[in-house]
Amino acid sequence: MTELKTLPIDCSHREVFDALRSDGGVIVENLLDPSIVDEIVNDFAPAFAANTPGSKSDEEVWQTFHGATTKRFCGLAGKSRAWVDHVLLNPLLLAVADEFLLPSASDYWLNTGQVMAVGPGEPAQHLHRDENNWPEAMRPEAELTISAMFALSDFEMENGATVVVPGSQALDPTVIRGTEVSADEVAYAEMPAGSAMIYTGKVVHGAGHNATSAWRYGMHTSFVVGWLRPEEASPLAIDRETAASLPERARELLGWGSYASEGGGRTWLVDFEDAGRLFD
Ligand SMILES: O=C(O)CCC(=O)C(=O)O
Repeated sequence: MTELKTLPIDCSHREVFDALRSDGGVIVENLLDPSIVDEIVNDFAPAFAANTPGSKSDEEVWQTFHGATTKRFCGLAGKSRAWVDHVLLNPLLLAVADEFLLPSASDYWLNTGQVMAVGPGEPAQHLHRDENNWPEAMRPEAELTISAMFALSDFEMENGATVVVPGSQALDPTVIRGTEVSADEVAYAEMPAGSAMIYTGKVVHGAGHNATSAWRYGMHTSFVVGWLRPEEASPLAIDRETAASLPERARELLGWGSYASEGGGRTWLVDFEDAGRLFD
């Protein structure tokens, strides 16, 4: 077994960036204040109660991937203003995303905000790379997506802490789902509630086995370059009234803004103009 680097909350985005380059993933301890964690958990409580464990998909491949005793739900911006203010607009996360994704794009947007609560007894998830959502676009030299797994409860090896293979971000793009690794190659993102493991779209990872009788409460938030389609169709999940109440940058990240390729055209327009104009 190996370990991920852990950085303190007052680390610079450069330190996070350097750790991502060398290991593919890094823990930032106590990125969210305990009062914010409580607020988010309270905001999500109705959705957590309403969602039953297991996949919403009919396809076996997704049922296996999502896990039979894991609860997942999206649309986090419509469920928690605290998620918008402290996670979607987290200054460290956005500074890292700027540094990481802007060499590949003129902007990025939310890929997905997703609760990933691993239930008691859930076996380990298949190891995978998030970039594999977009196999057509994968290139060794370009970053497409960056993610953060926030711990809303303590993450431990025993309760399903995310398994990461440090260094695997450098593997060839053809290495995809189901990657087999030896036990000494893997690290567990063990961290106290409020911390986040930031990781690249290229690093091999997956949810660990939850051998306890309690939920491992994770909250994933990821960004993808603006010229690719995100995993989650945020503007179709969040109503316009809620969007109107959010800061402009949050709206843009959620898809209520357009994309301009450097030296190219503009996309995701509303009547030829920037989607942000809907809120003028
Ligand atoms: O829950 C986790 O720790 C990771 C899950 C994950 O990587 C995924 O479902 O894509």
